[in-house]
Amino acid sequence: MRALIIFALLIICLSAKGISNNKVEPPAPFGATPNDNQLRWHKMEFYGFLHFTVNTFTGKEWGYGDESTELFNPTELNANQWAKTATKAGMKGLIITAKHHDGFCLWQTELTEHSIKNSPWRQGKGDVLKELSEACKQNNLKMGVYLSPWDRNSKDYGAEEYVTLYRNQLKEVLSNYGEIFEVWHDGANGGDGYYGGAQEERRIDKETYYDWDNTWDIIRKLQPNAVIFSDAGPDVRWVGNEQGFAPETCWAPINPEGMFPGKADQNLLGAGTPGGEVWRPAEVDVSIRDGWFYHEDQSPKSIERLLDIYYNSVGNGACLLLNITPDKRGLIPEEDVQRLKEFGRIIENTFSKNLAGNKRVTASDTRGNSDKYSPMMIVDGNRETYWATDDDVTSASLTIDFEEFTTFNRIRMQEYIQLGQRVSNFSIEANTSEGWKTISEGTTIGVRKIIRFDDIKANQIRIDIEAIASPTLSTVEVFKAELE
Ligand code: FUL
Repeated sequence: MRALIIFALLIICLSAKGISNNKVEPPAPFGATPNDNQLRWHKMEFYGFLHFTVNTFTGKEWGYGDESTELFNPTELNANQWAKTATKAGMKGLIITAKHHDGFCLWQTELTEHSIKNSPWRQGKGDVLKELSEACKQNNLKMGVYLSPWDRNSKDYGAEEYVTLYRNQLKEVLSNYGEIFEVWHDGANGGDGYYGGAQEERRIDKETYYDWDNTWDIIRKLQPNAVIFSDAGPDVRWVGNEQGFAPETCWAPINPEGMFPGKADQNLLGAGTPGGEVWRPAEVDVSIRDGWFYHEDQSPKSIERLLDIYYNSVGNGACLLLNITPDKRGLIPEEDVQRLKEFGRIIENTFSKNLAGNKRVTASDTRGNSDKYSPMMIVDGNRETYWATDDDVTSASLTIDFEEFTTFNRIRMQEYIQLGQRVSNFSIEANTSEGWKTISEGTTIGVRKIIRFDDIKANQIRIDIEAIASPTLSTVEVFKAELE
């Protein structure tokens, strides 16, 4: 009997210390959660856009659709140079304008004469998608395609035949170039154009014309691992601006009612909806130059501007799609190559050493006092483990102890989004030699929040969290950026 009592006491003591209590159930998912394709996409963080077509040679941003196919004639096109530049910048993939609004197709298509087969480039035998897919493979990059639903060349645009053509174009680009990670439908759709010589204004019903569900079925069948982008989703949404930022408050979930490709409220697209019905995270698309296509009189954005864009997009939980503009040679201009390299070097250096790695972390609450959900999970270098609280706790605080005074200027945090996005407010303080000082006050964290501030020297940081359901955090990392 005595032995039994001692054993029971021992168990009680151990579980109070959280040592034996590993059978605690994980929190139930809260609201919308990401699917596997979205989770893979979230991890990419940063990839490139390539705007390249007949416009590159005419200097236009939107071709009318009557441009001669003879105009497309890059003298030194080298997809390997694109891929190498992207890799050096830290990009994980490249999405190319297979067809922009003017209708010119960059691949060997059987569906229209308005394509590279009728251009002088590689005697009409070239295929930009093929060259890009090979370069991506060689450089370990993923490839995506932009196929404009609007086609100012097609005589059938506006009629049922064009929807069939568009679907068949999708079939071609999704069947012949290996794995595609993202299919991009832009929102500009309808207006004046060449339309096979009709030269008139045509409008379509953006909600019904493409019968999107059935069109997207084609993508799901041919590229089951791809995410589909449009301003309204269905997998990834537009952030609502082309300036290169996601708002500080950025929820991946959104209530999609009334949204369809070509119609969505821009403010809602930026902010999303706390507790929203579907997981549809934001993508920030912005160009390295003013235009989407190459123009001789433009130059790349400064390194400071590009870093601002990074912190305001990736740092607010969106993915960054940074556009680069091959020139008339079919090469990324040297100035842009250097800028992108420098950018990649700074980002890599900044986030190379986590000063909080395996430091001691304590929390105001730990789920079931279990080791499995211990606050130490935020510093173990593993995104798949996480700290969690008991279900009824929605305010909590975490303290990371550096053991010695440490200088830092960046903090990166991640929620365990597999269980939904929960944090609505946070504040971070640092324990300096002059006492506690507030570093930052913010709102959402989601898949990623990066905070940038001036050097601060402290031996502890404390993070206070408010959430709309019991919070989870998978990582908190602390860095000291040296460059800039
Ligand atoms: C927009 C287009 O109209 C622009 O030309 C560009 O391609 C941009 C990324 O998407 O909808």
